[in-house]
Amino acid sequence: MSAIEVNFDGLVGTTHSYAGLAFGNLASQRSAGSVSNPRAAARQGLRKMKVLHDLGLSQAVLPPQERPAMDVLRQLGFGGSDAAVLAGAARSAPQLLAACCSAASMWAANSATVSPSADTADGRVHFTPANLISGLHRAIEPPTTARALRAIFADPSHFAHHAPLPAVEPFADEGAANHTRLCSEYGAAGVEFFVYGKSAFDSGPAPKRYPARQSLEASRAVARLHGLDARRCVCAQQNPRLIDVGVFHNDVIAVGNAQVLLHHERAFVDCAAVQRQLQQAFGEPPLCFVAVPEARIDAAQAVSSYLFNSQLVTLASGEMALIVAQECRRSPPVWCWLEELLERQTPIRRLVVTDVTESMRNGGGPACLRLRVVLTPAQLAALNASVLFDEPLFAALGAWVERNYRDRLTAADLADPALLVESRTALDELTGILRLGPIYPFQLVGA
Ligand code: SUG
Repeated sequence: MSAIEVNFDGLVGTTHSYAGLAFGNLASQRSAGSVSNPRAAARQGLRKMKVLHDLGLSQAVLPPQERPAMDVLRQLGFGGSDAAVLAGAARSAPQLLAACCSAASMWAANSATVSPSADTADGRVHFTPANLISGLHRAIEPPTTARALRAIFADPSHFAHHAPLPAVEPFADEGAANHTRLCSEYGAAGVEFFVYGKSAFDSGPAPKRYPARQSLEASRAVARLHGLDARRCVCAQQNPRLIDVGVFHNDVIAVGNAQVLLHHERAFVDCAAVQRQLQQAFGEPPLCFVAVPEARIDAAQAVSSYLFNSQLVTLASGEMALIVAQECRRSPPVWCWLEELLERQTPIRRLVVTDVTESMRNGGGPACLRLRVVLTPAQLAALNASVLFDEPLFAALGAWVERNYRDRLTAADLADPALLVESRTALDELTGILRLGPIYPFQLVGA
């Protein structure tokens, strides 16, 4: 067996809610204040994993974060008992409480950037947790993400873990959402493609309305840390006009796998140059670029359907499947284009529709929910196997969700001390199921 791609999906946390926290993410802003259903969200996530598993793909899970983040609320000056901290935050700063309850870590594509061993100078898999400085609710993720990744990929002879980049604007890093790898086969050296929103040090175009969440300087730093060959790295700027219509990450407007890059024709500042650079870095054979014309699907339709946030995966047959959100089927222009795509001469032969509605309403589609990790058989054997998805784990996590998750959550519920107890109970059970050891602040107190 040569190297394979394993999709690590973020489990949805117990406090999944709609607080409109992500500026520039239109779905999140539109859903602000609506009632969420954490149980349905978690079930949908598990179902998507099951669909990929049943397609014969390798699937694994990443744990959610501890929420409410009591350590952060205390750091921000709320004191007393846990109930008093929650009540104080709800009374005087409900936005902070909402941020400290966000289940945004479900979007594992943002958790880290990962470079497979075939691309790195020391022949290990390299991980850099994203600093996610764009908003408080995400900026508090990296410490637990780092602990979870170290608990899963513990063997230092195979896995290298870096600290998140400095948490300042010039190094704004949102992880694999802006990172794509092209390769002839997973185990061969690939081209790592970094897409940034703006450069902190070079002048150049920048979005006017919404923030650019990835900086060129961050991408370059990650490439250096991972020991990548500069000749096999391409950095390209995302089209800032598209950021201003809601394309807050590259994975909202492009998706790649193996030799295929599917992208909107306006995805990058200079799409023709990007294609040229990628081909030059890749060498032979020719890459397959599938550019979607604006005349067929405009940027707004791409954002609302999340067409480009599909997962592009290689099946055992060698053919590729596109795992799309059901919103793609509901959009006539998008669905019509997808049906035509299957008739074309590309490796993409199959469409699989998934329901991740609860995540979509916060701006996260199928691809946001997963972190791709390419592993050799030896690396696969070296990781914590309890996170690998199979029928027994699917059943165990399904029962865990039914036991611990509410089916309705409003902003007012976030201050409920019972929710904190339920959430900690759930996470304690989960670290047992996944054999992670203590990774959460509440488990580490006094450790
Ligand atoms: O960071 N939504 C996430 C969605 C991330 C999607 N990920 C990728 N495209 N890879 C974000 O914007 C909304 C949370 C809220 O509003 O409560 C949020 O953070």
